[in-house]
Amino acid sequence: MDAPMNSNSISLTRFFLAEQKKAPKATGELTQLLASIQTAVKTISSAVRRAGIIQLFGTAGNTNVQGEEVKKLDVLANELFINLLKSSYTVAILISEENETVIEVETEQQGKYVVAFDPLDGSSNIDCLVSIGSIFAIFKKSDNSIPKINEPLLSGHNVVAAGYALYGSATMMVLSTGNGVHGFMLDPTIGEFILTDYNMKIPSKGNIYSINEGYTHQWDGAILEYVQNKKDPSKGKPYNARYVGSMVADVHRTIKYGGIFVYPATTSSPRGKLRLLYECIPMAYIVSQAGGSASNGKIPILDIQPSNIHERSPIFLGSTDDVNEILDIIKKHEKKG
Ligand code: P6P
Repeated sequence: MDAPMNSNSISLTRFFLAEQKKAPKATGELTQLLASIQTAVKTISSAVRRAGIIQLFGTAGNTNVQGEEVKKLDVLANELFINLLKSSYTVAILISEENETVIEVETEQQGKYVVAFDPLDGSSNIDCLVSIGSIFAIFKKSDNSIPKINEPLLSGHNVVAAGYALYGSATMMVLSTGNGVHGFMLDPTIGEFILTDYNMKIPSKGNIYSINEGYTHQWDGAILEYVQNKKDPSKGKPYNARYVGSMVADVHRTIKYGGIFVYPATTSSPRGKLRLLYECIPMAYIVSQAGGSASNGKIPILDIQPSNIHERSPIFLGSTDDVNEILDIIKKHEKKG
């Protein structure tokens, strides 16, 4: 039986309009920007769910700046984010996983924000219907001035909002504007994101570890020791292993259930694989807002000063007790030298 129609459900737009009203100096631009991102996500969600039917599976026949095969849905998702962000009149600079260089918005359309985004993350999972996602971080200069393309990249300390969309068994947006993390489910019958998870908090410790064990032979000693400990009954109740290979799905599960998500440096990827600006920083901001931790193994992800737009970083993210446990092992191995 269908749930009764709610005459007072809180949509994403309504929620962040109320948040805006709490901020005396708010101009409404961030609300406007989030509304544009929401429209991009709704369209991507529709395309993802119809991809097999409208021949959007398969490749677009080219490779992106990462040297990865670009899928048709990647191209559509990237164009949607770019067009909707530009037409929001709130953004000056766009940084996309799919574009080699920074995109500068035309002067007459510029606003004070910088948006870094991965329009469709986990695209190797598209054709087999495993969950994929979109990730974004919204940065602002501390003096509210319009950012210029030749200025130093902004860091996690300049993030004013971040979020992800998960195209899974349902489509969900999880985001924060600095006052906690909130989850909104897409109700396809009305085309609106409805508040379902107010003030999400990650457990302080979990019992799930998430890492690609196919790279075991490429890990350093600290990672090897940590993962072995998680499986060793003599070290305590063994953890469950869960790894989707789609960052949004793995991070969302980590926030909901607790535990740790790790993409460490490997011999083939000495800086790690995940990109700092549009994967690690937004996820670190969200998890930190939910009461968790995110580190590169040495310092908090949000403290890192990016040096180039596609810079990669190792990431240890999740329940604070679990992250601290692996950081302690890393420190121990560093002392051993
Ligand atoms: P691996 C997807 O390609 C992605 O960028 C992230 O979504 C995911 O966490 C990671 O790469 C998976 O990488 O090397 O384990 O396949």
